[in-house]
Amino acid sequence: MSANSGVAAVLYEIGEILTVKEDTFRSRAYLMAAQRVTSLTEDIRDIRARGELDSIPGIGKSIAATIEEVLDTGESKALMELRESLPPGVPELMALEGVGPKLAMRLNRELGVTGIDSLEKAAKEHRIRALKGFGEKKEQNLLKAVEEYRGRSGRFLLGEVLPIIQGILTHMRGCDAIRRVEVAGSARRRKETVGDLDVLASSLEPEKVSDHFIRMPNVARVLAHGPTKSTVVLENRLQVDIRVIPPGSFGAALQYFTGSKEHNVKLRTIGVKAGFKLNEYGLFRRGDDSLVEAEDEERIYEALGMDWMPPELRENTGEIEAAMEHRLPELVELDQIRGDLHAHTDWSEGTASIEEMAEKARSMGLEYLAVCDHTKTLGIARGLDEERLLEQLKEIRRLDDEMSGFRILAGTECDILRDGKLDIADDVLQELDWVVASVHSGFKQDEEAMTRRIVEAIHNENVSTVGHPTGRLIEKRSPYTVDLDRVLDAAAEQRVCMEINCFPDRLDLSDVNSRQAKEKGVRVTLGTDAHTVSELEFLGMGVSVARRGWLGPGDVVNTLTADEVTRLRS
Ligand code: DGT
Ligand code: CA
Ligand code: CA
Ligand code: ZN
Repeated sequence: MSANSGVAAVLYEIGEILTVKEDTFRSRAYLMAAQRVTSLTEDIRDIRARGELDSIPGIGKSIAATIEEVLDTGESKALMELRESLPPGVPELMALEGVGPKLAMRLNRELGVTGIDSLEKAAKEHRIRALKGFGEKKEQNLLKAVEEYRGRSGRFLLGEVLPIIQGILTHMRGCDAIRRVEVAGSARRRKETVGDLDVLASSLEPEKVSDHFIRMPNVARVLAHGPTKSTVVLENRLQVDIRVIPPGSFGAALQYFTGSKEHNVKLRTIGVKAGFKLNEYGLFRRGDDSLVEAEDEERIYEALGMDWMPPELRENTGEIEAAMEHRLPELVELDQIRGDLHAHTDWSEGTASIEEMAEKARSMGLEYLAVCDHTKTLGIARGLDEERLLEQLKEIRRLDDEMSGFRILAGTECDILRDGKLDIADDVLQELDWVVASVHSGFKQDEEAMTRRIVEAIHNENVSTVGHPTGRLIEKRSPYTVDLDRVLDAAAEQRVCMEINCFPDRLDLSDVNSRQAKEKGVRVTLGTDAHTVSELEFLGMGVSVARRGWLGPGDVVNTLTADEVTRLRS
């Protein structure tokens, strides 16, 4: 892993605090430097090793010195002093959603707010709405931010940890004492959020492996360091455990530490009934404690009388019964996915052109990409009106003709208005290959109104799929209240699909909802909702959601060819 994000975080915080101190010039320099460091493609330690820190544009001598200090000591004295120089409680307030340094300082100066508890009290006593420029609404938003802050679970998005896992695996493979290394736990099960990472390594020289592990870049603190078990906390506060196991029992440890806990408990109960003992060291016969299997995970399941199952299924929601009866579902796989059915371009709020997005999709081995830009109701996203949409359609047809062996589908992500009507005229929608219809406003409608709204949209014969159907943002915003059963019934009847939006903080439908959709006979569509070229890589996360929802290739529209997809609409 590179050290860049940790360095950038320090520079950013310094910049933020300098803003409060009205040291505009230095503040800007630090904020710019933070941005520079974030967008570096090379590890900043390599640049430093060449002595080239101050040749990075925007990084002068003094910021370079701060960076060196952070790289050497893990902290910055200047930042600690700056933090201490703020009035008490102000840094804490800045951790709230929507509260920047300026607002935090005002709350402190004008109301004597000294932290989150005291902010809550002020809001409940309606003292905040009395401030100049404030009102009831802002006061309530602050209360909501407090609630959300308290509800934060400290869990990490799968999308945040996947690149970290890659870094850990690469680092660990650089240790010559290592035989196998794998990340188990919820990350191996591809759960949407992850509490901590559970690394398993096999080796005959565990000390070497543990020493190598705690020397990983981006380690902020070492909590425990032993030959077979160590724990570190990374700079982003993610905790990582490692267990070093003799090669002969790697499979048993992998099974045990992959979990879930509920899956393991059930498995052990079944094992006991069959005369076995199962733990992280292996599967043993109860009578004489003789070893049945420890090396190979698949053979452990087989010895227990069941088929091996993909980690995504291991939540004790029927997979053990299915495995015993040899009726596990065939799960969809990433390489069966032929296209992405929801991406944005610079025609609305995306950053890349249609060609750039298409080229990237093609380079990922995909056969098609549906360009689905926002429509006119989303003013902030520079949404397209009918005229622009038709212009874009022409441009897509032209570009598509130029590309051989790849299809650009002309689509839209249009808005479902409060009454369930779409914000683009039907005769224009009819011209398109693919129509995603999404709710982007009026999230607070009551359940009946929201359900009718989406059901009404499903009855529009031009709609292919409903985008991010529940509107949730993981750890940030709850789903809107909607009767998903009724929505799915309507979708099944109208043969409209439901999207699994692959964006890391959406994953919407969720795994559980995807499984409901399948049970109702509704097919899902995977859409990355990419706004940049690299976000097209989110597709794999959507596949993980589908797999956790027990979906097979036949349940996922993206396994169809482009011709088959466009024919769905005729
Ligand atoms: P997380 O970290 O909260 O996202 O979830 P996990 O599933 O990674 O849980 P974690 O890190 O506490 O433990 C890793 C695995 O170790 C877990 O999935 C199953 C196994 N495990 C942990 N505690 C127990 C337990 O009390 N009994 C059994 N059978 N297995 C356990
Ligand atoms: Ca874990
Ligand atoms: Ca753990
Ligand atoms: Zn959307």
